[in-house]
This record gives sequence, C-alpha cells and structure tokens, in this order.
Amino acid sequence: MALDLFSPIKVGSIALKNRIVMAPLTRNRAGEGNVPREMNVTYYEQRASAGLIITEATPISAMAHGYPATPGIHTEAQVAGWRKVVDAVHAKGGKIVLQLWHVGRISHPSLLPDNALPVAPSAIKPAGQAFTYQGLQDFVTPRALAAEEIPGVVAEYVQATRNALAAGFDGVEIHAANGYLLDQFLRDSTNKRTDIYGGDKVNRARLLLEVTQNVVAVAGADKVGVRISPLNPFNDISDSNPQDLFNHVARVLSPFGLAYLHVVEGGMGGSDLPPFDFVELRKNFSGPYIANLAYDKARANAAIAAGNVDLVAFGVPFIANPDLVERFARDAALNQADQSSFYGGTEKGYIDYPTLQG
Ligand code: 8OZ
Repeated sequence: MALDLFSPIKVGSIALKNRIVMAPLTRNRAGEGNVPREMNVTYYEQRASAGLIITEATPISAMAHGYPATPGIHTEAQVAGWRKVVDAVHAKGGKIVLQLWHVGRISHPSLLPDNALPVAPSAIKPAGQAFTYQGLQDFVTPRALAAEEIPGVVAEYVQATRNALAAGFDGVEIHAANGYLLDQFLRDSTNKRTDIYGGDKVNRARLLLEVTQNVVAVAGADKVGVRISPLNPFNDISDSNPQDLFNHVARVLSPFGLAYLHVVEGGMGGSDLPPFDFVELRKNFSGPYIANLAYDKARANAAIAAGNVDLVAFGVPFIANPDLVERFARDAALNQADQSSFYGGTEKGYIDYPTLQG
C-alpha cells in the first residue's frame, strides 16, 4: 500500500503515529515574563493528535526577542511553563519539539534589554515595521555582530536546548527560516560580512553549521531538526542564488543524521519568486523531509506517495481545527480560520475552535 499522511514514521529518535505535523505558529499569547500559561497548555493539548507538534518560535535569550508575548526558553519560569505544555501533550499521546528562535534584526530596542540595538550579520535596516508593545514602529539599523561575539550566540542556542530538554521536549528544531538571525547569515541580501561568516555560501552557512554541531552535541542528532525557507521574502530578505545556497545547506546538514529537515516551500505573501526545485533540494539531504506551505490533504498524500516528501506540516488548518487529524481521517469539512485573532488576544480564536465531537 502506498504511504500517506496516516503512515507511522520515526524521525530520529521520535516515533510518530502519523505524518501530520503541526507547523510552528506564532500566536503572541504568552503570560507575564514571556512564560507559557494555562491557555497555552490547553491550546497545545487540544492539538496532541498531530503526529508531531512543533512549538511556536521560541526566543533562546533576552536578545532573541522581536515580538510581544512570545514565550521564551531562557528563564526558569519559562522552562516550568513549557513543562506543563509538554506534560499535557505527552499525556494525550502526542510528541512535541521546541523551535529555537533568534530574531536577529527583526526586532526593536523597546523589546530588548536596556533598549539595546538588535543584532544581525550586517548593519542593514530591514524595510518595514516591528510589532512592539507600543504598536508598529519602524525597524532600526541593527548592530553587526563582531566575530568574537558569535561563540556567545552559539552558546545561547546550546543553553536553550538544555532548557528544552529539561522541560521534557522530545527534541528541538533550529529555526533557520523566514528572515530571522540564521537566515540573515545564510542569504546574501542581509549578509555582507568579510570575515569567515560572510562571503561565499560556505561561509554564510557557517553559523548554522556551528549552531547545529553544538546543539547536536547536547541533544543528539536524532532529536534535532532544522527549518529553512529558501524562497521566502518575508522580513525583507532574498538571495541571488537560492538553489545553490540551499542545496549546499542540505548537503552539509545531511551527514549529522538529523531527525529531519523542514522546508517552507515558497513565500509567505504572494510575490514573484525565483524558480526553485525542491525535489532537487531534497536529494541533497538523506534524512526525513517535512514539507510546508499551503498543502491540503490531497496534495500532501500525493507528495508522500510519490516519495518527494516524508511528512507535511500544516499551519493555518491547525489554528482552526484542533482535531485536524480526525477531520482528515473522516474527510470532514474544516473550520475556517479567523485571521484577526492569529496574533495576540484572548482565548477567543485560540482555544475555542470546535471539534467534530463538539
Ligand atoms: C508570523 C508572525 C510573527 C512571527 C516566522 C516566527 O515566520 C515567525 C512569525 C510569523 O517564522
């Protein structure tokens, strides 16, 4: 029988009951101190029938924050808050990994300790505005990280990984997508460095490689995934040769024996994107491949049956359908998502979407 979304699979050391992944989704509903709170526990627990839950992007340090009310993984209270989430998902038979996030230049002094400037590979201001507690504010020109500061950034990923393991997570996903710090180093519109972290693709991929090496050293490769978005222009980013760059990224990540590579196969926000062959990208990576972006059940099953992808991550459908797995199984209609309650707010549009059971 052909494989489909309901075929079990093991990604690294994590055994999954199906291939339906809950994509990482920023919801801006953490409590005081960026600590996961009761409604966050309920939200993830409601979605535990996913084969794998990837948490919302989670700042690894005080300098890694770029949005209001995102839950961190760098204080004791945050770890304790996440432990409640993990325990609730595990009690329902689910698996959950934490997404490690550093926003780099996609931030604002008002969100950072002592009104610090955001950090980045190069001092290039992104077009657009930051979401702050005071509303939208223009992005500022970030400060370029000195080469001597890079080990400290890597150490933040390592400590956050230790914290995630202490909270009981089944693994971690390194967020190297969507225009945040690691992606800012990867792509040549944002990385103009002249040291060993800039220049050719080998140098631009060096920080991601060092982060991966060090995170793998504490968690084990079989508990580590990496997310990339070769084409996504979100957060004012681009690359002059994405196929060459990301084939290289997949090739250097492959020997680690990671749990998975997770790929955003396009752009968030429809603009003209350069041509890109994701099947070719995938051939450079020997482990499990999670595809993401606007898949529905039919296209996901076709891609899995064709052997082009191993799992599919669903974002918006999981916001609106806590029981997405059961709805797919029964070919039931899906609830439509209310965009106005995606980012921030109350329990409304968060934990009140109805299940088929009512
Ligand atoms: C949408 C709004 C805020 C953050 C990402 C963490 O794109 C995000 C994000 C998405 O990875």
